[in-house]
Amino acid sequence: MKVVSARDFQLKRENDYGTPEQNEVVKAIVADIRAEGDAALLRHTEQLDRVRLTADQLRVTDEELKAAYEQVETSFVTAIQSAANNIRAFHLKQKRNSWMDLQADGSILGQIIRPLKRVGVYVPGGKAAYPSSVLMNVIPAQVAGVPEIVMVTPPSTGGQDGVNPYILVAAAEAGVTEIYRVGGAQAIAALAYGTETITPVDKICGPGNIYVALAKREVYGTVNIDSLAGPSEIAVLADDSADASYIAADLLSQAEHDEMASAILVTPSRKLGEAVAVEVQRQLELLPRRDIARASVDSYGAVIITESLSEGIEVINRLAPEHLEIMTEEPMAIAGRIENAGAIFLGPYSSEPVGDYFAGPNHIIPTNGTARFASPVDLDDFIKKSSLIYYSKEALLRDGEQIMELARREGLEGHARAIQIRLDQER
Ligand code: HSO
Ligand code: ZN
Repeated sequence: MKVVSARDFQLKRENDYGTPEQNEVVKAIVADIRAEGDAALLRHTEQLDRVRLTADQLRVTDEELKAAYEQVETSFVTAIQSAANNIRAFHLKQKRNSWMDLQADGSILGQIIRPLKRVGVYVPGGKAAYPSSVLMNVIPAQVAGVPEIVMVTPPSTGGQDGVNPYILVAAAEAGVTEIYRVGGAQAIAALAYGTETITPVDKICGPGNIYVALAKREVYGTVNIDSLAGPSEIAVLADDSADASYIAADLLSQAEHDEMASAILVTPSRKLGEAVAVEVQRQLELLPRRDIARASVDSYGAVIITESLSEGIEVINRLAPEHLEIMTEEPMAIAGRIENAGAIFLGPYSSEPVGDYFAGPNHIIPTNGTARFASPVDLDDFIKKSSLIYYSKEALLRDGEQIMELARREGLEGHARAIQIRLDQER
């Protein structure tokens, strides 16, 4: 891991919008599904996932869901249930109520909050098939009151035997029973436009590979989508009071996600920085996913030595990391000075995996510097609002002239007359 001064640190930020060929492929798949429905969905599944299905095999059956429980450890089921309880409790605090404000003139203004009706959650296969992410997408939707939550996942995430049983158990524990074994751009198109088997949704969430991300961009507007999340990021801000081996372990916990994950230590202590760099190399060699973690650490990892803790805070605010761990003598005092970070973990015992799996806050968090303006997934991602306007006669008589003034200055006489006709009659 390279050790550099704050001045010499060059941030690598890459936005992946795909190659022109990838964009073309995705456009073609989406158009096919839109035009031909199930037939195209099955054809692309056979071609891309090498699994041959009929339309009535697309949906995962209740028997398969039950059978999944036989394939996983009971300790896993217990842990998923505990995590689900914590995630539910945390998101319940975000509940918003509809409101109405009765004005002195008898008018009523307000906002009606409603859940989205139907949400689709994409669960990738491969190295990012995470049961924990099923909970993080589904539970907020459920707490928000979304009545229909569907899941799609590639047909053989568990090898020959079909869908990964850990994914299925997590889905069942979160309360999802409508699951389709389709993945890739074809699954996103099916959720957006619907097929004979799959009813279209209002919003699509969940991470995926480049084809999934491009397909989500392609269908955006027909449906809503969540953010296009990038590889995981961790930044640690620490002083001499921190334990180098804890920091190294936490950096590696995210480096192991992806070759493009980033793990960065920011510290005014050169002694700590060098100790962490050594410790990262030592622990790295002992990790099962060392090849992924090494690639991440070599290309995107760094120890940044600052002049002071204050300069460290500035560096963090510029990075706007997805996750920030503060391991200093007084972490709380520093938290208030952090302007840009998706999730802030305080003190030596709040290791990032505590948040990734268990504490309750969502682990789908803005990456790539977007914590400057974006927030972790929460209930607001699964609701919509309608404005409510009830004007009393008294209020209209009072405000009518001003409304017409604005309408006429915009050259919209029809607007003005809609008001005028009432004033003429009621005055
Ligand atoms: N750290 C990831 C979430 C995750 N970690 C899932 C383990 N499983 C989000 O950046
Ligand atoms: Zn993680």
